[in-house]
Amino acid sequence: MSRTLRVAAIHDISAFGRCSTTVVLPVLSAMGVQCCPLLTASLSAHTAFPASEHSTMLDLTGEMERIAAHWAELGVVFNAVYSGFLASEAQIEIIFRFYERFCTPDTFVLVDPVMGDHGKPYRTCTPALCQAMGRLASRANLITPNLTEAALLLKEPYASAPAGQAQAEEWLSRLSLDGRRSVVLTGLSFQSGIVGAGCLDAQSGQIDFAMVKREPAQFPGTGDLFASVLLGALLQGERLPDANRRAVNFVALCVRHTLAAGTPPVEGVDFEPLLGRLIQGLS
Ligand code: PXL
Repeated sequence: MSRTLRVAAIHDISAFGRCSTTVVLPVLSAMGVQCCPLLTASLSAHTAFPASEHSTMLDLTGEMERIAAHWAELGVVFNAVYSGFLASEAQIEIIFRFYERFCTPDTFVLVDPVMGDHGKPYRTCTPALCQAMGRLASRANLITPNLTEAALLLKEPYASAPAGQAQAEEWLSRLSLDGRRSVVLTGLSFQSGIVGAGCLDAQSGQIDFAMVKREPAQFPGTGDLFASVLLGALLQGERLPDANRRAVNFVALCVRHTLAAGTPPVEGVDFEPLLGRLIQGLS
């Protein structure tokens, strides 16, 4: 008999643009994992679209505690708690209380420290929120920063981000807090035309890289797609280097498909037609 795998997914919902919950939920479902969204905010569209007089962001901080209290009353048990985009510093304390309530030593804590990209924090991510995100990440079993977020966590300038394997290994090991947590560092490139992610597995202490051909475009939401496939694979029992390779390959597949489809990059990757690959484990 198969057992239920269940994740509490603490992300915003951006109704248009394919990121956070509109990516996390279908990916985890396709991978056989029940996803329970604990929404941090509701946005009309993600923040890569320019802010306008009509763009909306409803902060859901007040709802989070109430929802968690109901889940506690229902006795809900989670295999993993996976957080991403947060709308306010206050949400960090709520997530710490969520861990106290729901985490046992077997609960896997993934913190994707969603703070920025391309060397800049997102417009919603204040310095205080970045600071608090670092505290939250210190509680994680696994973090999945991109280079911008890694620089923020390490308090290093983005310009000093690793351009070679030795330096990437050094950042991975610093980000692991002396091997106390696993790390997957995304957006690494050691030679032109090649991009991928490096991982440090806290259990084995081993470092591994998964690299693919770089495609000539950038898409919002690929970090969420990456981390969701990674978590789904880990919950299916894959080891971190294999899960990392699977996530890198699936994102690359979606990027190639989207470029061929020619949809506007700001709308994110056209992953929906490829979800079947995750179901069959073919990615
Ligand atoms: O993909 C990360 C993300 C999540 N949520 C919102 C975002 C972004 C990135 O732009 O804007 C609202």
